Amino acid sequence: MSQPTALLSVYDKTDLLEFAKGLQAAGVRLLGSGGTAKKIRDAGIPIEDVSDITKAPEMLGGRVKTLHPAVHGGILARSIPSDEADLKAHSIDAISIVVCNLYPFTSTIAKSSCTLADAVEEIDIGGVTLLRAAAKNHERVSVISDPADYTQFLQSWQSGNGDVGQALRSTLALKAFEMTSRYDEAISGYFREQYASAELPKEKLAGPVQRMALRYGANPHQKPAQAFVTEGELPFKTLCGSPGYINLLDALNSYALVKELQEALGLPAAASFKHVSPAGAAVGIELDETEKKVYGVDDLKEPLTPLASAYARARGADRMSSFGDFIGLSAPCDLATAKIISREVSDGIIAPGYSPEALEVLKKKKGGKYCVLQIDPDYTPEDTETRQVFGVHMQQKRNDCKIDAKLFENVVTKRKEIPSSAITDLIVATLALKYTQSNSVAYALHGALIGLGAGQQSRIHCTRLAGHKADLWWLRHHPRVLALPFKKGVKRAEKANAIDLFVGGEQLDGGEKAQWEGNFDTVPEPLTEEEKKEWAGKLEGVSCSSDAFFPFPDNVHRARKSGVTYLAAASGSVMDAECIKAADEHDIVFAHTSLRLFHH
Ligand code: 93A
Repeated sequence: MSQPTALLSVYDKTDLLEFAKGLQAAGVRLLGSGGTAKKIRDAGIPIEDVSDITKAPEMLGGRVKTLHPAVHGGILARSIPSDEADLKAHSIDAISIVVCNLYPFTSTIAKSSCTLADAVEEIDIGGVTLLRAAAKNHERVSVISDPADYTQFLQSWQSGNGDVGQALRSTLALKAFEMTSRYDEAISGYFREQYASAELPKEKLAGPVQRMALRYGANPHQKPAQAFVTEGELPFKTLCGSPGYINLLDALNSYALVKELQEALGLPAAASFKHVSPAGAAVGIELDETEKKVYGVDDLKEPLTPLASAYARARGADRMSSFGDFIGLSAPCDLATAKIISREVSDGIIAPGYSPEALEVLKKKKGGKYCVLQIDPDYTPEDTETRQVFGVHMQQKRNDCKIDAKLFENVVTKRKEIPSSAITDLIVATLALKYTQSNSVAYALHGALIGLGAGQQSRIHCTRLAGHKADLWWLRHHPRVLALPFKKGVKRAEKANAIDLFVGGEQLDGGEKAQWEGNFDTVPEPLTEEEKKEWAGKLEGVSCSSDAFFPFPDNVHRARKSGVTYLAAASGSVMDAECIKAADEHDIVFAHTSLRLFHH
């Protein structure tokens, strides 16, 4: 057998001499690129220069050192007769060990003084080629890309008499592939920032906008932050303001929800998001006069379009939670919808388009800083989602399940009939859960969410929270609430707050009490327990959906207290039979789905 050859070309020369000495002692012939060979030779260890076998000097100031058929032929040749014949014909020796680590691109670009030219010069070409070639041919070649692996490799080489075994070669190849992949990611990330960022002036933009720098991440101290795609361009444009990290989480989740709502129900849809869960979501079903009052749009001069009705419902379901919302619309924003938005405290909006008049209205919000995003309605996200938690990458198939009437066909209770209006409500509630932080339970009526319990660890807590919100929503329809004698000039948000305290029945003292009373011409008497009870009894026909099965029948009993007649949840609980019994007891129609909808 001929003498094995190792090619060494390393930027980081940690432990290099000990390793070279060990290889040489084990009978390995050493070849090295310029600086690597010099260091080894200077230590008295025999080594040849790569240029001795390529018969070509390093050139272009070091840009071409090892890029040569004599090197890559020697690495890539398989142990098959035709490859061996090729090597022989060209007088090339096979290389069986490649030791290489790369120019420090990441630490170079991290320096504040780094220029584009500095970064370009630090892109290793020959080293990546050595690593990829050796890793590709790992059936025969060992590739060592990390000084931490020198000792183990030498031991294996010695104990295996020059054969480290396929398992080690495979592990080393994977490590080299991961290294070149991370290296390439760092390079493309740097150039994305240089050539494809939304914040660059147009004349400097080299291609589609792939990246957007964000002011900060989830919190102000989490800097830097960015949003990007690695292919094509970002699916949205910023027409006004600049979105933050949480804005984008809300925007992308809310648009996904309204797009699906419109597809499922054939009506324009709107969502009002806060903290990456919907505070409201609805389709464009016309509002009656009472609803217009409850949702605070009775005084709007602009006639309500279906899209405006959808947003009025979404915004009005839980006005306290919607304060400072991010809005998602399934259809281009029209003037009526923009007029409603213009009166509310809101952080931003995403929609597939804007009428010129609507855009003009929205651009005036927040002193010109209102965040207006336009999304490409034809955009389809990738099938695989990847995220990182505590440094660990996690990947899953996107939740692309379709939610439509078929989902509610398996009715397991005595009462079977679900009218089409309730099917609409079940679809609204269930689709909202698909985009709500789990656990979650949602109540819906008239094509709108009326109560949502999000992010609770216990399901009954979700059901109670959502039910409590639905109860408050319903109390806001009480004639005494609609007739509250507000003073002239009380702002919308203050009214919402005052109504919330009134229907919630919170005991107020001192300054808070005085402030609350100051909203009214005459201070209203609180709603009595009897009044509340009597009013609650009038709420009927509500739909309720759960993002996973009900573990106990208490959920069903609680749902009934908020007027639920139609219920949907996955089956699979050991208590399924008890839950169905509870539904039968209340004459509820219960549809068992086979779909769990956790979202995080
Ligand atoms: O400029 S390069 O991309 N061109 C090459 O042909 C080449 N071959 C090896 N850089 C190249 N290398 C890199 O040089 C290696 O990845 C290693 O980081 C470095 C070792 O250079 P030296 O042996 O001169 O210290």
